[in-house]
Amino acid sequence: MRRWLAALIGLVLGLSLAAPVRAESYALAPMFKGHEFDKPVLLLPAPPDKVVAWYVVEQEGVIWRLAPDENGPHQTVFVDLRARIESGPNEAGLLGMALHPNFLENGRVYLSYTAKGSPLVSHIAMFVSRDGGRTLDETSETTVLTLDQPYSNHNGGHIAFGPDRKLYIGFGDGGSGGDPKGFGQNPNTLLGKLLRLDVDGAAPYAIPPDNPFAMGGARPEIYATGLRNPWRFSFDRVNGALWLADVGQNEWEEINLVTAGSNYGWNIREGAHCFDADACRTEGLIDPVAEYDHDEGCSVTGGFVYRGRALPALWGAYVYGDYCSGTIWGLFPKSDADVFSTGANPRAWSFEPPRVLIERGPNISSFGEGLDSELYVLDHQGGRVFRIVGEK
Ligand SMILES: [Ca+2]
Repeated sequence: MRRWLAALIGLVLGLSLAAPVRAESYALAPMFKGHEFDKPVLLLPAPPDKVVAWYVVEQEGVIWRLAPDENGPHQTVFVDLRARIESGPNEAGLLGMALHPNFLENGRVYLSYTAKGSPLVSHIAMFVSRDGGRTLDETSETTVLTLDQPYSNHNGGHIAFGPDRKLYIGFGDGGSGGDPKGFGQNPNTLLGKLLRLDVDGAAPYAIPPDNPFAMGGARPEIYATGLRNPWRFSFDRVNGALWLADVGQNEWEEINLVTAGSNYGWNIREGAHCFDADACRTEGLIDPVAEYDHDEGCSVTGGFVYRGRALPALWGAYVYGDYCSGTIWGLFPKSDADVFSTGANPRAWSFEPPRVLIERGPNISSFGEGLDSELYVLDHQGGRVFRIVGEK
């Protein structure tokens, strides 16, 4: 894209094109000025094309498209699925969206939502955009997978394509409190798990032959087990590492580096601590790489490893936050070698104690990652979108 056009788009989108800042303190700069959303839960950039565009997902089931024109970001309805989405319970609704890696050619969009009715049923579904991503054909829905939810909370619901072009899906333990039916450790349910599907290999999906349980031992869709309520996971754009935040019960919020076939402990452990003291063990269970207790927040929201250019001091840090306190942390690796290595064992990596980047922010429902790898924050209650910027 020509530089003047990029600058114009930056101006109308309210982006800062300032020189990189080696900041030690950070702030939130409003994005899409004048545009507020109703309980936004996800921000996704459209793939690189003729125009810069973003999608903002609202929990009740509307997805907006924002694209620049001469008057600023132009907001239009991408799709309105409120009629088929149940968003009554706090943790239900339209919870995830992912664009197929070949979206510009095939227009495929994957959505994750709880369907209208009770008890809740989670749906992973494919839709098609037939106009280059301006709108989504709501009649094009094809179900990929459904999962009955025994309780109304802990629906997880995040979906994302990995660098391996497989679709990853995070499901919570089914809800209630304490995982009363032990779903997190039950290999025969998709509740409390991270899944990995090949949506190109067959309809509606194929099991990737290199899935850890493709040959048995658990449901073959499962990639990782022992999760309570994974709320956002992401892939590092440099080394492909898979970072996942798992919401805790009453005490510990956790950040995990996920590897194939691993068990992240719930409901035997909460964070790096015993949850069920009688059954507690550590053998075969992976503790989080970072945790915080409920003096510092109430519910973790996973973010991204920062790989942008505007904030060089933040490069390589995993950025995450808390829904209640609005605190945003950065988890910095001890060794640069770790963050560059591809295919190495992330479990061997070590990190400095988490640093507070922003003491008190909004009710963070999600982080967003731009095409340029800059990071954004969604304010669930206030309906705003912010960009993380440097303060000096
Ligand atoms: Ca855990």
